[in-house]
Amino acid sequence: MGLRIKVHSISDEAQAARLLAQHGCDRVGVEMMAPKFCHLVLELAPVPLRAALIIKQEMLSLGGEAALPRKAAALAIEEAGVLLAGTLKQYQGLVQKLQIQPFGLKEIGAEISAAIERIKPKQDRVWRCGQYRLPLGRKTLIMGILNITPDSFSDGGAYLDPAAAIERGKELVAQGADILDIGGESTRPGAPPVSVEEELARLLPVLDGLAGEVAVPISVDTTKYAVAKECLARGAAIINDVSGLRDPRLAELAAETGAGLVVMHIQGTPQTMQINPVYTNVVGEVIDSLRRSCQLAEEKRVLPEQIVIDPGIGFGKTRSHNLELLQRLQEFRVLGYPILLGTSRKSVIGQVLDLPVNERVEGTAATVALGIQAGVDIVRVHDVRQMARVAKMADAIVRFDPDEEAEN
Ligand code: HH2
Repeated sequence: MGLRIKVHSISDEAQAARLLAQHGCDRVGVEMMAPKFCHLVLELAPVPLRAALIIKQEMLSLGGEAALPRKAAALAIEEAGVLLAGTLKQYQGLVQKLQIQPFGLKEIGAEISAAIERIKPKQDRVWRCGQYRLPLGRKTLIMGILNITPDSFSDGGAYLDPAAAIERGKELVAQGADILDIGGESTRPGAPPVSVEEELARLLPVLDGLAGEVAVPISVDTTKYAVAKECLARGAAIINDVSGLRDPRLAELAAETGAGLVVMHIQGTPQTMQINPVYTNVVGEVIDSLRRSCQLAEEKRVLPEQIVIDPGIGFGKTRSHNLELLQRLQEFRVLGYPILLGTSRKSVIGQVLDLPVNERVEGTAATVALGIQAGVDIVRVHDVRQMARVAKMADAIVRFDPDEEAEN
């Protein structure tokens, strides 16, 4: 072998700066060059063709690349999506150049800037949930699942007795849960709907037994306004809505109470969702749908710091849809909200491993570890003890910072 060559994988500017400093570059050089060592591919939703052509021209003049569909070159379409490739430095140049351009290009530039800002890793964010401020970015939060239902797909019937459920809730906290998610209605495909009265009859005794007794916030997994309202009044701090705000009053409630709000994606309803779910581009469509739900929440005056998004693994998705979402989870960072992942013991794991619900803990561990690598902030799991360990190990690797290590 002649020359020794190394390959570096750089995912953000801070990492690039570290590499350059280690290489012996001086401070000014590090500052100048770091944005040139980060490469980024962005896809712009269709913009008017004349705007797309100017973006292409400007990006090429900066040494970056901009791909348009063939029909755009033939001027045969009115709008075109733009696939951009470049360094952070080239994007900064592009944004600057677009500032003096017509056809809404200044605004497009501002959107590009904002998107780049949103995907930067952030360490010191908090999730506002009622009186709680949960720190994000340094440790993955564990949301422990407590289903008080006769028919949940994996623990149905186990905690219908309030005393057993309260006991289990305390056990989950002792095992490392940072949040308890209590549910009184199963969302498994085809599960029969439950009335408000029945759902509250299941939830309230358990909520009363846990609120104030455990040191972690309690989340209520419901799609019903009346249920969420009563539970928040009785000490819950988070609304976990698997319907993606089908009832916008849930957002109003979060705004009024300051509760945390999990906005999950679902195609259809639990009754219909697994009957032939269809997408042309599953990742893009789920991101767009979550963007609309979060916009709605903010219009109802929910603060961005209260909102968490969730791609809704298994909710109106086939095995392929779920695997593609899991493979491309990092793309959800473009929305700028913390990400929650709920894969625990789900059917996609059963399909891949050909194992029943009670043997899916290792499969769940794989999704948790890879989710954390992709930028997930919260994992919703049944096996809290095991997944707290998986997350701690994954955090130690993913969030490893040699500078901090040197200080310790
Ligand atoms: N999955 C389930 C229920 N609630 N909430 C969020 N935010 N994300 C999820 O992925 C999610 C969720 C389904 O799991 P489980 O609670 O175990 O089953 P069931 O709905 O049958 O009670």
